Amino acid sequence: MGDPRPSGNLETPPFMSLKSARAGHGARHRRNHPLSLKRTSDRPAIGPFIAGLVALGLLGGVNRAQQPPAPTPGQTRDNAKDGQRYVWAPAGKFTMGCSPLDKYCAADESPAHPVEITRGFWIGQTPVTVAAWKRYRAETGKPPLLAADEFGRKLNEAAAENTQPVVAAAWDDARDYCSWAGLRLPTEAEWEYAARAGSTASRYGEVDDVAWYGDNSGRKPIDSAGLFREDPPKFDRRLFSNGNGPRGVTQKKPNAWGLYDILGNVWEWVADYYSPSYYGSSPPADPQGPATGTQRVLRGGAWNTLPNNIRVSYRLTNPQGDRINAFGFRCAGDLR
Ligand SMILES: [Ca+2]
Repeated sequence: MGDPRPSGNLETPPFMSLKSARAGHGARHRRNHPLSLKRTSDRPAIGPFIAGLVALGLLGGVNRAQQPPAPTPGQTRDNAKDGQRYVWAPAGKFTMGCSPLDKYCAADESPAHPVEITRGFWIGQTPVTVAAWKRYRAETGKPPLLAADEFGRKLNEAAAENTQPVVAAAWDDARDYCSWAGLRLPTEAEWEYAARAGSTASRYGEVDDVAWYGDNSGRKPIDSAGLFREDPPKFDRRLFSNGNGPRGVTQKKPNAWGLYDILGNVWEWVADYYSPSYYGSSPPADPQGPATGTQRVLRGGAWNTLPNNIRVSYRLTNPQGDRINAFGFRCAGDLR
């Protein structure tokens, strides 16, 4: 697969913002501590003062003990279920879509628009690996993913490389795995928010430092864009001849929150259906993608992607049943 642009969301978790959770605690405290706010003669300031502290959560010792502090951005936690490591992405705001001064954006990356993620979430530090998929299969009895592509390139368990990301997972395969792991696929907005990790640039570092892609994922460095221009039908075979393919995770530099291989290595399915015009009508908080569609979104670029498409805002779309040698995923959600 070169970069043909051959794509949508079912995830609608109930949202309760941290802000409203805190407000709820304050209200309960006030009911439990019937301080008179009317007493103004002898100790005029004390009642309102204490009520204010309670409202601010400063006297909420009991509640604080019940509710551990939120993880810090980039904090990691291992998921005992799938053996994968997850990274904390805090609630926050960012600009989604075409990055400032990025001359390579396609029409569907615009308009860039403000998005708020109202709940922090855990997201895979890496794409799901062969090792994790083996554990999934051992527990569920699911069939193995493809062992080879049409060129004979060994994939998945046949690649004998446990640290490689799985490939040729269809969208349903990815959804089912994440569900088994106690998680879900990230929304497209969550994915881009976590990929940026606070950066407004089209990449979180120099492309060769952060990503496996067409030029660098084989035995020898190549000019993948040049090869593609020269003879598009031969492109995939030429990459195969050069040994290009998925690579073990965590060898390239991570982004600011410690996410590896989010650009490059494998495309990552996200929850959303695809619509080229969605950014024009996307809601400002926790967008979930179009309600219906025929194709899903993939993000981040892969080992066979041309350099100009290795960008955090780039959107690929494919039918959700496609099992392609560069398509993987990572999970996100609440991790207990
Ligand atoms: Ca990736």
